[in-house]
Amino acid sequence: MRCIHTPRHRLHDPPDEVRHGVPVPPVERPGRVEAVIDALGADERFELEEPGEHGLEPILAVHDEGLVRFLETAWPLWAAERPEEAAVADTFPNPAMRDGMGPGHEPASASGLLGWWSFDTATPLVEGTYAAARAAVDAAVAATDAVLGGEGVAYALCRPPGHHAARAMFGGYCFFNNAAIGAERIAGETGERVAVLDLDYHHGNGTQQIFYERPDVLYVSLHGDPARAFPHYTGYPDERGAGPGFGSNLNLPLPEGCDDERYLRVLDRALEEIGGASGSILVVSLGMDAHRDDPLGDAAVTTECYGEIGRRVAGLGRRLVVVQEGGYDLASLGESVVRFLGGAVVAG
Ligand code: Q9C
Ligand code: ZN
Repeated sequence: MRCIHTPRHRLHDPPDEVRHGVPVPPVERPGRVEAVIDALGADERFELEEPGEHGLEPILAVHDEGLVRFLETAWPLWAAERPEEAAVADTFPNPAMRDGMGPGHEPASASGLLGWWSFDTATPLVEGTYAAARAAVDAAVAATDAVLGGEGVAYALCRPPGHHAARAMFGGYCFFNNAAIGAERIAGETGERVAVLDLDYHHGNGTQQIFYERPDVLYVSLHGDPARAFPHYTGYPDERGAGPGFGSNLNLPLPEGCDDERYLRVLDRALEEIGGASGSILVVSLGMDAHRDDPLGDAAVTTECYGEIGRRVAGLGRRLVVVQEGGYDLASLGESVVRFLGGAVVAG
């Protein structure tokens, strides 16, 4: 199986993330990729390769050009004032601030711009962030093109992850939405419907938002119930899509402590929905943070279960573009990925 990765992810290595106003060691860190590469490299079923450069076009197909421009130029603007610190917002335009007053204006200052384009304080921007985020997109595009070219399964080891990045907003450790960029490319190239199955523990608010009004992209997500879990404001089951996209969005919240048996039951529901829609390619947003040992999630999925999850997903009989999202327990992360991909390749 072709596994696309790039060392450029290391350019994004912030010193900390800010949680409830307190700097804490970053959870989303370079060692995550090293752990996955170590596990894949020890197994001859997987071929590691680096992506080519795919430029801005695939990014601009799903993201606002203002967001792209901001991420490209933010570091020098910020560093002119605070070169020793990572760039993090401390003020956000809560919609209630301008209630009844229209959208206002994009600010000119680094502080104002950070809040304008982001939604949390866990996603610091450093000098190399933009280059790393671009490289993660290149990996997603390369895996997508491998599958469009006839491969049954390809894996993009993206870092930074992507599914919290909306059309015009970054956050949740995500800058560009790698999976959405892949799905958009598949829809454009094939003219078929394409589904995105999001297995990350957190709701993929970005992917949902990008395709919310689109009938040609089905988004199905299993995630911690937003009643208790980040990103808090999206992921409820009554979010079914809008306009022509109504019915092309399905949220399946998980209970606290969700074990293998329960998880697989919910997965079967997700697969039933995807199987009922046309299309020959599925994008999987593969986060391992539903694992029992993950420091962020409160689910209890085992490493072994990721093999069964991979088998069931591949049982749909579709070609798969697998895009890495979260997963923060370095002891289990690599093996969980290997189990999933191993299951997917056997059944596929
Ligand atoms: N109290 C991904 O897994 N902060 N992003 C959570 C919990 C941000 C997760 C704070 C979590 C982002 C791709
Ligand atoms: Zn996550």
